Amino acid sequence: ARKREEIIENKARVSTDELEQAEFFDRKCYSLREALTQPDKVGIIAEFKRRSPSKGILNATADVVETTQGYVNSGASVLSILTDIDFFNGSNENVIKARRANEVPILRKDFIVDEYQILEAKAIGADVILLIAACLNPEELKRLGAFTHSLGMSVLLEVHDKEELLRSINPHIDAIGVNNRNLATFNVDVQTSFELADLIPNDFVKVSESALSQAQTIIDLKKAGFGGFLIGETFMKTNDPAKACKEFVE
Ligand code: IGP
Repeated sequence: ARKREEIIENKARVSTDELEQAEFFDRKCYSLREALTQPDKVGIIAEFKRRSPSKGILNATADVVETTQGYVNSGASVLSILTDIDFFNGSNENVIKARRANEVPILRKDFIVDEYQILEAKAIGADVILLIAACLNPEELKRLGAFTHSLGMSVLLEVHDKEELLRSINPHIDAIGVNNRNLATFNVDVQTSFELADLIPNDFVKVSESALSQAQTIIDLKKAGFGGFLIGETFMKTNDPAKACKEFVE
């Protein structure tokens, strides 16, 4: 896992005043909860991810506007867009482009450790931020969650085991994602979601993250109480991610 100091140092920052004057800062955000509780939708959170530390390059050429619009037309409820540059070849620019082209919630997918990054997320047009329990202590999770809510944005808390889940729950969370991938070892096991399902209080939308490649797994996870399914690689590794999403949803 990445060191917090590195994360902070890597950012070339503009002032918070500049962020607050940015094109998208004053807009009303789309709600993650609302998007994931629409009865007519599966609950797919479709991710735009060019590379990953575990798999290397997944897709160097897919166009962000075409892909994200394609995801939404294929029935995705939410978009997840990597902004981390070094590990995922992501960019803020991709969120800005996707924002202009879509009317669904966008999750800014990155390693969030401070308020600045949350202001930045809002300024580039994101609606949702990810807070990772493996990177943040309970005080930080509460503080950053409250700040996110004060901006009208939603919080997806990511956990990987029971201990992280139990210590991290607080009122400033909208959805809880179980990452099936262990961020320290990159091992994936969908059982992680089934094991934690009943430990997540029902007042949060339950999301299963990573290594989802079979429609049947989504059906089984839905039965276990999950309402959101975060999928990247399965779509991005094909030469037509939106088509892969469509085939998956059908
Ligand atoms: C998507 P996958 O296996 O479908 O590509 O996984 C998503 O869950 C994964 O990108 C992810 C992630 C993260 C990336 C989950 N949590 C935290 C970076 C940081």
